[in-house]
Amino acid sequence: MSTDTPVSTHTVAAHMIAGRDRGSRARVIVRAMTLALLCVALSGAALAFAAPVGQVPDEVLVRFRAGTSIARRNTLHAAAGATVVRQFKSVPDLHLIKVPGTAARALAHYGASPDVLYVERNHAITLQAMPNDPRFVEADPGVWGLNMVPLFSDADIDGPEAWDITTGSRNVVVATIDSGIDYTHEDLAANMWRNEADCNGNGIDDDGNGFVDDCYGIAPINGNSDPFDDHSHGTHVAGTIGAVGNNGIGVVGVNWNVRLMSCKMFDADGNGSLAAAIACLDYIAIMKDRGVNVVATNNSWSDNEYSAALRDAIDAHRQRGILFVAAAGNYYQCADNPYECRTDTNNDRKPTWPANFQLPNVISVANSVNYGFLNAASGRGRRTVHLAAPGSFILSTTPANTYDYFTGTSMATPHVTGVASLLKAQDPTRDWRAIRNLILAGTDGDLFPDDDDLITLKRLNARGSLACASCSMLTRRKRPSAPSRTRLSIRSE
Ligand SMILES: [Ca+2]
Ligand SMILES: [Ca+2]
Ligand SMILES: [Ca+2]
Ligand SMILES: [Ca+2]
Repeated sequence: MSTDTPVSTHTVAAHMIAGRDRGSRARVIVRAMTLALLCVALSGAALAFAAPVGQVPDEVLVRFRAGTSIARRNTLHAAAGATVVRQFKSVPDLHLIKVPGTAARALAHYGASPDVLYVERNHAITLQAMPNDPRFVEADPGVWGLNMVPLFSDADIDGPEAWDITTGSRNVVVATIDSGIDYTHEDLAANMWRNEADCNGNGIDDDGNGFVDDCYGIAPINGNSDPFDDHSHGTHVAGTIGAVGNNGIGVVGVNWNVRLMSCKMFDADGNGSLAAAIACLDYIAIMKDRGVNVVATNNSWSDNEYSAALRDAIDAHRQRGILFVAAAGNYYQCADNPYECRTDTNNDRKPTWPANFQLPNVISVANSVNYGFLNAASGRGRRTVHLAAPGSFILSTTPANTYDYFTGTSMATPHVTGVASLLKAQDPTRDWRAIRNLILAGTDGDLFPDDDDLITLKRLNARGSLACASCSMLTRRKRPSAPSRTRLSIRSE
């Protein structure tokens, strides 16, 4: 019996920076037919499917105090007229529930109970990057983030120098929490993680992990187990982490060899939800518990609302030794989307989530340009953002065997995730703390004029981290920042 259920979303326009996304919308490859066929194939398998995007479900996340009896939970649910949509394994006592009427009433109802640790509304989350203006792209030499011909700076991560040490390992698994991955892409397919025990499309949960036919991961935003990318963002992120190296095709990832797990929390239009993100984290934790060597998750997305449930789900990854690499956010988006307007790029002053969570397994990543300083739209913070990585005009894989240039902290983040997996490949005995320390201690470079905007003050350097046998570890601590006060003021269209 599958426990997978759809996790719904509100409709909110995706974040965009520096140029509209006309190109991306044109490039989106909608696999509606494929999905429809899959839905038919799975329809007898106790799998429910998502409501169409745009419908606004009234859902809340409730975490009960440990020890609250099932009877007391059921009494509360019944009084609210609520139905339980999903329970999470990695965060005990957390329920996603659907309520009649407004979520506000449910928040008050559950919030008043002494049995409830917290209650939050499920809400929309948007993507963090879009392709840039092709006119700029034509002037760019290509995969500068990995290796550039120095003109004014050497702002790449020293890929070739790192690849003299290691090019990665197929024993290392990285999970992307994004719009999915085109797992058939010519330059990604060989590096996809596969759950071989359930890679058969037979409508049966063969490995008993609670998910039917989860071959490459799952897609909670669609309520099924097919994380195929019908957007493009997630495929681009995946290529930066691990497009196949030295195969004479396309591009090359930070890792030439790695295994990429995919969890789809954003739909074809870039709309995601808090509950889908938590469902992805829960799935990855379940697979880690079942022995899959997940080293890190890549999280190229952000949310302006604090969530205790999301924090708990990331903390469950810390307990399992999984790093959480997060985008620091892209701002200055007022012209494109006034409803999302934020001009303050400083995450110390104005927090963004999940990058600002004060958890030791979180690494927050800013976006640097090929001159070495930060992209003007990039999130930053002396106390909250750890390091910068190349994130501007980054060439990587996009669906249907295509390649494209995207910009954003979304593109910087997978460079860091890629180096995390290189470090694990170099020495499989390293735990998440050692990998994190080597990433931060191996940084280098001059960010002028953004010298004082990051915890490390520096940029990712793969060679620096891999060759960092005895360099000093980072000891500076992040200062806790207060949870957002706007957690209940939800946007919707
Ligand atoms: Ca270099
Ligand atoms: Ca399964
Ligand atoms: Ca199966
Ligand atoms: Ca390649």
